[in-house]
Amino acid sequence: MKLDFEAPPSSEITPESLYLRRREFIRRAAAFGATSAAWGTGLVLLSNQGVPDAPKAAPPPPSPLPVPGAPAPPAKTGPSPYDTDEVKTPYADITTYNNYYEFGDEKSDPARNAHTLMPRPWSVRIEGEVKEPRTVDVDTLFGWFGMEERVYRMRCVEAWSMVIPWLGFPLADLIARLDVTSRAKYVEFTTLLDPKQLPGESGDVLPWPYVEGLRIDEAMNPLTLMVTGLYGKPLPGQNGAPLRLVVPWKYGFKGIKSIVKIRFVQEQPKTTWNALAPNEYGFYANVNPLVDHPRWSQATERRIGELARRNTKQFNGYAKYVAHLYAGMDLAKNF
Ligand SMILES: Nc1nc2c(c(=O)[nH]1)N[C@H]1C(S)=C(S)[C@@H](COP(=O)(O)O)O[C@H]1N2
Ligand SMILES: [Mo]
Repeated sequence: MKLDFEAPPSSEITPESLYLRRREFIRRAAAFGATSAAWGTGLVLLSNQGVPDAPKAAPPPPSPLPVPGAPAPPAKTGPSPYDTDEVKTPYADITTYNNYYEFGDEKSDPARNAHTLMPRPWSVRIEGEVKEPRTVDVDTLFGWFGMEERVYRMRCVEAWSMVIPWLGFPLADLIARLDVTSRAKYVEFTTLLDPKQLPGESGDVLPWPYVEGLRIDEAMNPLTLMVTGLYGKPLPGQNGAPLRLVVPWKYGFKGIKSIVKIRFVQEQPKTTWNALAPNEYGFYANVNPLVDHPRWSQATERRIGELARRNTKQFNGYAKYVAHLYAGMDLAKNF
């Protein structure tokens, strides 16, 4: 089960890291006064070959949840009809192999660095097309709902996957409670902006803060979860404490972490990865084995802890719950 810390095969590319390496290359090239022709060559080389992550030593254990006074989420209520019975990815892997660029761009960085995130006190601003814009303390918000466990597959756009027992409540329940106006066509989520807690935000690897969004009907689908924990425990910092989004039929980057703002809007939000590289990361980002990323195939994936690759499923295996949301849409165009 420790395979995940070995160098992935060169076919397994981390797009975000590649992107960073490109930027790093550009910075260096600029620093050394390289010509634009030289930049071009470097870019082509990097994007054609891919750069596997260097082998890493096993990272330290996940940062213990600090949070004096943070109550553990209530116990789970029982299995949900949406649960997969596939083997769950071990807790140690879910909490040490992460993407959370505010803590660094290596998979092991978030577990090592997330101790600076203080998930209490924490409040969430709710604004836009709601009857009553308000700021809610996160524990007050949690108290509105019964937490339930959902065992979901998670498929990263980088072509690896896990099975994670999340704890949380449906976003639909929050929307129902908020008196959202009929003008709301999309929901926009924003991550905390605080370089003291999220040190990567002092750098410029992404435009901060991280922003994601959903169409309102996607947000109201019963699969869409506001997540507060995993494996029955409060969410560790590296997984997006104290509150993150999980949309299991979409690529993992839609699952924005450490949310401080939820805004109901009329126009499609400007989301981080989509704005940065629209030809590589669509707004919808529905898992689709038939639509390849420009730099690699999406037909298969590596389940963390397994050797052989698996076939990727349309909508990550959740088609019967969500395919109707996209009836009549060209999924290759609206990827
Ligand atoms: N704020 C923020 N949210 C984020 C990211 C990030 O870098 N910053 N990475 C995304 C990506 S690419 C993935 S695959 C998932 C990973 O979630 P996990 O580390 O809990 O598995 O978080 C998503 N949410
Ligand atoms: Mo991802």
